[in-house]
Amino acid sequence: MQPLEASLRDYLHTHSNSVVRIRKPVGIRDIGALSAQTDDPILFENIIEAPDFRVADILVKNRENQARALGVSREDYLRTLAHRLRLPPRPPVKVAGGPVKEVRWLGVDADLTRLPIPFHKEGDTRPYITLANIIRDPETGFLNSNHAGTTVTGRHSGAISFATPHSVRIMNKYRQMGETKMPIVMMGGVPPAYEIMANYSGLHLDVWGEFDMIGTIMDRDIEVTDAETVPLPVPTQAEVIIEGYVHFADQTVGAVTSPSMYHIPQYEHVPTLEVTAITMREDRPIYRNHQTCPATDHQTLPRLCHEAVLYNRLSEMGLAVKDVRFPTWGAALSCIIQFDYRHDGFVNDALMMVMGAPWINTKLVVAVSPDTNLDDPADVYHAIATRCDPERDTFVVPRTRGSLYDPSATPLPDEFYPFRTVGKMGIDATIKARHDRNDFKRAWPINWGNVKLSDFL
Ligand SMILES: [Mn+2]
Repeated sequence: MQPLEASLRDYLHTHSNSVVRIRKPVGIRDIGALSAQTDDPILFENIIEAPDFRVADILVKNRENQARALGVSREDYLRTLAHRLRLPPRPPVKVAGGPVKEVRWLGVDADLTRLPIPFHKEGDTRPYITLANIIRDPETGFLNSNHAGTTVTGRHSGAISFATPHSVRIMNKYRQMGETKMPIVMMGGVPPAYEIMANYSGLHLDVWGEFDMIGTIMDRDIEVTDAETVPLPVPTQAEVIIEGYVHFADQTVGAVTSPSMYHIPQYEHVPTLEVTAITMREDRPIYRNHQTCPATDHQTLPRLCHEAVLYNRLSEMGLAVKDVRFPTWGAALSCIIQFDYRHDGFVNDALMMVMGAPWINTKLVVAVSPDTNLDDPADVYHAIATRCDPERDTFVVPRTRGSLYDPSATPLPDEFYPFRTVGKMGIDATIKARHDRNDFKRAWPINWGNVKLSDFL
């Protein structure tokens, strides 16, 4: 097996047959709408406002591309990620310099408005950064990663929103130590496996940081070197790096681009980002945008490690798990679990386990059998309509932690803004052990899947 590519540009080159290359001139305001129309990686090579840059997006929207990111087949993807997340960390290798240092914008040159940062939704008046970042836990020293959406508010400033509990906890540690700011670097254009790992969320706080596991899930060493202006390492193979400090006291009102594809929460009080340096490759660096709406990497990327963790938990129950999926069309609020089971009782336990997951993305959990096609929302809907007796095969748990991005969830009192409560629903849409299995055999035409209409046109 070939080792995974070290850089995003090499990765896109290897998979160039599936990359949608846009050579016609595109304005920065159209990048979002164009990106969201593809399921495969898209590369803008001619950006009117920033001819020295390229922009890439949609790296991990579907299973095909998620599997490529790990260098395995589609069939092996989920169990490979699940397995690698159980392995020990493989911390990055420290080296001197690297491609991302070829160009250095320091001081007044470190100007965000020179980067091709897209707008995300109608009504946005300012560009929005969606890069994965690196921060350091000041207590353990581990490097934590997440995506903190950042509205560009000036040449050297942003309004930065930390949504993950772990990054909020780290920020509070700095505050308790009497610090007023926290160093941060943002990674613009790294191989997609970096970003899959950056979105890990779960038990690891005192054992490793996400950044120490990137080498593990890529099954290869990754290299870092010192940042220019902050005490953090940066990946040498990145396309662009933004360095700076998060200032806690300097709160501002930031916008939200929710994975549920709405505008809620309508506002947030967030800290300020001060940009101190921007470094990049010399040859047309590829800025990584992840468009946040409608169905894009924004629904899948933060939940790929969730899927692998749930795969491990369901397997521990003795289930032969075929897939676990937070589909883009579930708006980051719904999870589909797919497995065969030996006898009655397994499905409800599996549903409860997923509904009780650490994250707030499992409001609606649907269990299906291995013959349901998870790439086709209509097939999942068909399974719900035909394999679920609502009287026996659904259950509701009232008043659980709701998503702040779910407009149907009940807002908590002001002191807890923007958090909400919500009920959760488990739906058993599997082939029923209580009936003759032959009742559930789907009817298909002769030669279905073999004769193609396109061959007869
Ligand atoms: Mn973490």
